[in-house]
Amino acid sequence: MATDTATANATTNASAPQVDLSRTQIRKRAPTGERRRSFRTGPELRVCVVGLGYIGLPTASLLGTKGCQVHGVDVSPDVVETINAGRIHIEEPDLDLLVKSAVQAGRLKAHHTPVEADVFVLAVPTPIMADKQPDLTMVEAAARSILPVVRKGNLVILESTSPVGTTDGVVARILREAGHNVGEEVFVAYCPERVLPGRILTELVENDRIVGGVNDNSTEVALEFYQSFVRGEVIGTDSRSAEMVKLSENSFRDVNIAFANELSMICARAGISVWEVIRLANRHPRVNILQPGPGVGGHCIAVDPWFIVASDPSHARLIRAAREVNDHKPHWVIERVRQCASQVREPVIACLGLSFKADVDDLRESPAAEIVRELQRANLGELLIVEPHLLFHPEFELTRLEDAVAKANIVLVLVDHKPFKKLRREALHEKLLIDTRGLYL
Ligand code: SAJ
Repeated sequence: MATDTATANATTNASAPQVDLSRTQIRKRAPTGERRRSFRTGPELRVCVVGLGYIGLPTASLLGTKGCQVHGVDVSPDVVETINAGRIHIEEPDLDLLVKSAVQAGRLKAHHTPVEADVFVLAVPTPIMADKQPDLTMVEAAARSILPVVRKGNLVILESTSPVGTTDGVVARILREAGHNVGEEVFVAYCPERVLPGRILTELVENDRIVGGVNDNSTEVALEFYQSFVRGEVIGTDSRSAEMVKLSENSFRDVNIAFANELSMICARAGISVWEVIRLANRHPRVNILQPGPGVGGHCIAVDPWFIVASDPSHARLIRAAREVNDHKPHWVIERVRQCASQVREPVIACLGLSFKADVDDLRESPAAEIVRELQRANLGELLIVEPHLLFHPEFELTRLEDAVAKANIVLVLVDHKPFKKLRREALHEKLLIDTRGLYL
C-alpha cells in the first residue's frame, strides 16, 4: 500500500508524501471465498488469550463470562496455577470475582501453551530497552507461539501498545512466513487496550475502541468481534493508524502532565502556589491544566512516548522534551527533601505512598518508589515509609500512616491515596511539608 510505504520512509525521506487520511473509512465487503464464521462472543466462540497480565486477564475473564470458551496462556507457572485455582495475581477492583466466576463456570482455563481457537488475542508487554528503543521480543514470541495452532478462518489480534508497523511487520509477517494467506484466510488486526488501572473492568466494556486491520477484511472481522462485547463505539481504521492512535493518546497525556510539572517547578521558585494557579487558570473555558506530581509512572505513559521518539527523533521534539521534564521531576523532589533535611537537627522523613498513582498497589515505574530508593541511598535521616495498599514489601519496611506522621519532622506526600486525605490536619502541625500532589492545601 503506497501510503504505508510513504509513512515507513518518513524518517529518511523528508519529502515523502504524507499519510493518506482518507483511508479512515472502511469499505464494507465480505471476505472472499466461503462464507466465514461469526466472530460474535458466545458459547460457540473459542478465544485464546496470550499474556494474562493487567490487560489479558481482565479480557480473558470478561470473555469467559460472556460465554466464550477461553484458553489463557502465560509463561509464568505461578500465574497459570493461581488463575486455575480461581484466584488472581494482580490487584484490580472486582477482577477476583470475575475470574472466579469464569473459572468455576469452566469458561476460563490457563495453560502454558496455546490451543486451537477462533480468535487469538495477544496481550503481552512491550517494554523499552535501556537505550529507549522498543523491545518487541515478547510480541514476536507470542506470535510464534500460536503458529502450530492457527488455522484458516482465524482472527489474530494484537492489543499490546506497539510501535507503528508492528501488527503488519511482526505479527502478520510471522504468519505469512509460516504460509498463511493473511487478510484472506487468516485475519490480523490491532486493537489497543485503553483501560485505566483501577477502572479496568468498567472501561473494558464502556470505552470506545479503535480497531485497525492489516487489510479491510481483517478490520471487518475484528470489528464484529469487539462490537459483540463492547458497549462503547468500535471504530475501524487501518492497523498503522490504530497503532499511532494509541501512542498519541499516551503522549498527549505525558505532554500535558509535563506542562503541569514544569509549571510546579517555576511556581515553587517564584514562591507561588501552583495548585492555586492551576485552579484559577482552569476557570478559563478553554484551559484544562492537569495536576503536577512527583513525576510520571506506570508502564504506559512513561514508556509509550519513547516509541514515537524512537521512530522519528528529528520531529518528536516536544514529545521527547515532555519525557525529559517528567523524568527530571523526581530529582527535583529529592532536592527539596535535601533542603528541608538541612533545616532540622535529626531529620525523620515520613514518605507517604510508593505506588505510581493513587489507589493502586502497582509500583512499576513509580516515581514515588524511585524517590524513596534514592532517599535511602542519600542517607539524609530516618525514613518512615507508608503504603496502605501493601501489607508487606521485600524492599521497603512499611510503617502505619499515623505512626509515621507522628514521629516525623518532615512529611513528604508522594501519592494521593484516599486514606491519606483523611489525615487530621493537626497531625501535620509544626512539620515541614513537601506535598507533591497538593493533598493538604
Ligand atoms: N499523573 C499526574 N498528573 C495528572 C494525571 C496523572 O502526575 O494530572 C501521573 C499519575 O500519578 C501517574 C501517571 O501520571 O504516575 C499516569 O497515570 P494515569 O492515571 O494518567 O494513566 P495510567 O498510566 O494509569 O493509564 C494510561 C491511560 N492513558 C490515558 O489516560 C491517555 C489509560 O487509558 C491507558 O490504557 C494506559 O495508560 C495504557 O495502558 O496505555
